[in-house]
Amino acid sequence: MKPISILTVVAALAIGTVAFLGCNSDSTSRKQKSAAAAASAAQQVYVAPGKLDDYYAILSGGQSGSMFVYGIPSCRFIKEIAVFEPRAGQGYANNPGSESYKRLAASGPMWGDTHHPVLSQTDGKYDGKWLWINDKANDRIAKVDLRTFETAEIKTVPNIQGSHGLAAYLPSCKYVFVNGELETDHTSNTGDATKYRSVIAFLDAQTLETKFQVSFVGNADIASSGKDGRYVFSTMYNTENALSSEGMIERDRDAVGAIDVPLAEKAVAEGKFTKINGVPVIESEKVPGVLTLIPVPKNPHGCNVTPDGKYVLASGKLSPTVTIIDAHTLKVIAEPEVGLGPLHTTFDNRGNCYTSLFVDSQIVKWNLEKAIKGANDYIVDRVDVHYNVGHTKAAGADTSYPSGDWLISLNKLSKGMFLPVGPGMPESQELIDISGDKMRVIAAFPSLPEPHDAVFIHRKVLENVVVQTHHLEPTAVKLGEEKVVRNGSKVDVFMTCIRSKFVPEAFEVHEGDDVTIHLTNVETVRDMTHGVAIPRHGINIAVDPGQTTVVPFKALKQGTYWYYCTWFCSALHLEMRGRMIVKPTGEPLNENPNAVSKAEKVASAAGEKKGASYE
Ligand code: RUQ
Ligand code: CUA
Ligand code: CA
Repeated sequence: MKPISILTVVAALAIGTVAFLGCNSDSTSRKQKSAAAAASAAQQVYVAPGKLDDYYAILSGGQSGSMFVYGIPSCRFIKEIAVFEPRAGQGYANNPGSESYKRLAASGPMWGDTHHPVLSQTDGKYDGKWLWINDKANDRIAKVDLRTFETAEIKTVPNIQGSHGLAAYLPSCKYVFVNGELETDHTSNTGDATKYRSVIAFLDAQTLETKFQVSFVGNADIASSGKDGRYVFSTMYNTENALSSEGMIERDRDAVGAIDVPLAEKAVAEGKFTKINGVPVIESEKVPGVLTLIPVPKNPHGCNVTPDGKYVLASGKLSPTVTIIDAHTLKVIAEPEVGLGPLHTTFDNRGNCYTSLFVDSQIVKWNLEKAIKGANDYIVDRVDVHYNVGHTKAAGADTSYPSGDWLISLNKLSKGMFLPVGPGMPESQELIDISGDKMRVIAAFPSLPEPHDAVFIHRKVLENVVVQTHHLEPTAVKLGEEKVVRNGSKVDVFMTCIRSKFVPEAFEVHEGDDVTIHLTNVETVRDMTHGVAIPRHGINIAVDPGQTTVVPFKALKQGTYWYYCTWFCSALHLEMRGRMIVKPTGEPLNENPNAVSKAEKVASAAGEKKGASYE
């Protein structure tokens, strides 16, 4: 037997040592830890099929002109709420002449730029009633009914350009108010820059009529309401009233504007306003105290009132600070540094703030009381996000009772986060668990462009709110009462649909007739949507259970046009169709065109072959 050389032993030991070290090395344990972390993160977002998420997260759709509903924590996409842009899939504003089309078209363009979703509150909590959203590009505000998650109202705001920051006036939610970010000469529209002003508009939260406005020199960006019915706040980055981007960063300090709402109401009652385009406009210079400017570092962006209503925070954007302002005395009380590019701040239920850092691509968690006291350990944690976060929002952070469990980071760029689909990439959101001391990024999910802001509402709040079927309107067509009513060239077709039949299944009109279909979906179960497409006529309707849709159009040239159901609803979905028979002007119309028996059809066909006419 060959003696084992001492060298071999040493080598073996060395290898063994290396191998031994290898399985206990930092990198291995780090890998194991990260695998364990991934597994636990996966568990946190896993919501089994058939199980419901805890939260609805409602994201504004930016250039999509809509809002997106996601389930949290699963990050599953649930619905797009169509608002400022037609959506054929929802039968929303896609048929000229329909109610939703008329309302949208009457308010402006058929697209929008939605930024800030706002939920209604009662007693400092979400009440599950209304959801408001702004269209920054076309100066419109819309209201969504949370019973149906459908747009219920859209109004244009006069005297404003760039209707940006939107918030509800708390605690009553009597008004929603919207900030005019872009300055104009709204009195005489001369283009004379020396006359430029901006307005903050107060709208009746229900009708969306503009009740009054406060005008001032400068601009207003993001909005937030105090909680006691006195002040509302807005960040103002162009107190310079400049016309160029260089000019807008000239001053070292800009402002947070505080509007004293009761004082503004009093000024309106006392006639201290000028009526412009039908709206009482209070010039801030003429009513002392109505608008207080609180100096903050230059060009602030986010404006957020703490859940207890004590402070308003202005995020520095160009300054690495957040300015903490006493929401009652309007005094600046601290200006902690948080990182580069602070844009928006949100809250948990343990006294912590979470600020998005656009330049640092981070969410920074910091303690409010410690920052106010000047303690040097006020920064609690930082987490990287991917990439360049704009807004961030924690569950319930706009209410008096944040829940402190989830936070969403609305990132502006997704870079390599998802499968590449060309030069443009989807928007990216990240879900962050904020329930512990350390934040944990749990999941990332893409969306259409481009969510700016989000609100979360707990499933329990909406449990008994969201309806199963639409409330039948007085104009609904009832089963058995379907009919065709003619008045000269005007034809109203009162139609019902239910699995798997339209009634009537055929009707006749003349070329050029003004036809209006009143279609009621008489289903009584949730989710049984039917649709009607009419070939060549540009009509596509979707009607949810209980809903009535009215669609006017002009009948084209003579022929048979099969209207058919566009939503797969039953085994007889394909058979769910009917005929609009268009006849030349003057030809007699059959009031019951489907009452033709098979024998008659055969006889007719045979007659035609022999060249005989069929009476
Ligand atoms: S604004 S980040 Cu409307 Cu903050 Cu977009
Ligand atoms: Cu009704 Cu398909
Ligand atoms: Ca400025």
